Amino acid sequence: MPVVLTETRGRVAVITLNRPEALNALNDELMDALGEALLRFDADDRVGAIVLMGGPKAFAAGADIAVMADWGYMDVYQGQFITRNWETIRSVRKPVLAAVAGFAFGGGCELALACDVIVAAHSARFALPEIKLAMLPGAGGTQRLPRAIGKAKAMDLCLSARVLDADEADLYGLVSRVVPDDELHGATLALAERIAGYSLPALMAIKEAVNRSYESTLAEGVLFERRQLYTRFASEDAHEGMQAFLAKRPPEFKHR
Ligand code: CO8
Repeated sequence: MPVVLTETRGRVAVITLNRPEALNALNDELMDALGEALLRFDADDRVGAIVLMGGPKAFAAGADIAVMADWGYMDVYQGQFITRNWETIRSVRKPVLAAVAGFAFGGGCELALACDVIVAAHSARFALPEIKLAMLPGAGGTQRLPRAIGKAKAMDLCLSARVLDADEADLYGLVSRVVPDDELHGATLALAERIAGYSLPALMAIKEAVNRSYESTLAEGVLFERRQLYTRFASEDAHEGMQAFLAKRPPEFKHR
């Protein structure tokens, strides 16, 4: 079986991590397939949003410890093993939604954090337990988690390997919404479909602007946002959206 499954449903692309026997532990084969699928869907005009999901027991239990155990420094430095696709995830311009059930540990938690929206099932568990291996969260965890939930909570998780359940993750702002397990698939797809129905250039501009808030001062970020706002006035879709509102009819966006 392929380690990553892909399908499209209308304008939504679904990528499913598929190494259930190892709780979707992230190895190079899986990460390469994930990177390829993300780039393919990002370039596909028929796709407006991408959903990334795991299985019912695990979204992903982290980097594959079995393959990492014997690596030396030069193996990792030269080969960029496991980490080499993380910039790919960041480079995707369309909205990416993670649907998380079960374990999102280590690199699995970092993978969810790299997505734009996290929908969590009640069974979802989030942790950065690398400290137990005398490792560290090396796929953005030490950077994205504090930005998501603040330094105090992030330090606690990184230093103690504490596990957050879905409600705590929701309370701390780590996830976007929590739903019952049997509704995770449907709720995430419905959200993705809703998002994919909007104007794609507007979605991409919003994603870029929100992500910019992590990379810049407030003044720089607000300036960037203003430039994005001005470019909206060069967009047929924005005029259509406003005209449709005034005419009390649904908009027909050209660029979806
Ligand atoms: N790597 C390799 N195999 C794994 C991993 C993993 N991360 N997690 C689970 N497995 C395997 C187990 O070895 C087991 O295999 P087998 O049946 O052959 O013995 C199978 O999956 C099922 O796992 P368990 O029997 O342990 O299932 P439990 O329900 O008892 O426990 C846990 C589930 C709590 C999730 C447990 O499996 C666990 O603690 N896993 C390790 C979690 C972890 O430490 N993750 C961090 C890994 S390090 C990391 O992510 C560093 C990131 C650095 C950057 C790299 C970017 C990706």
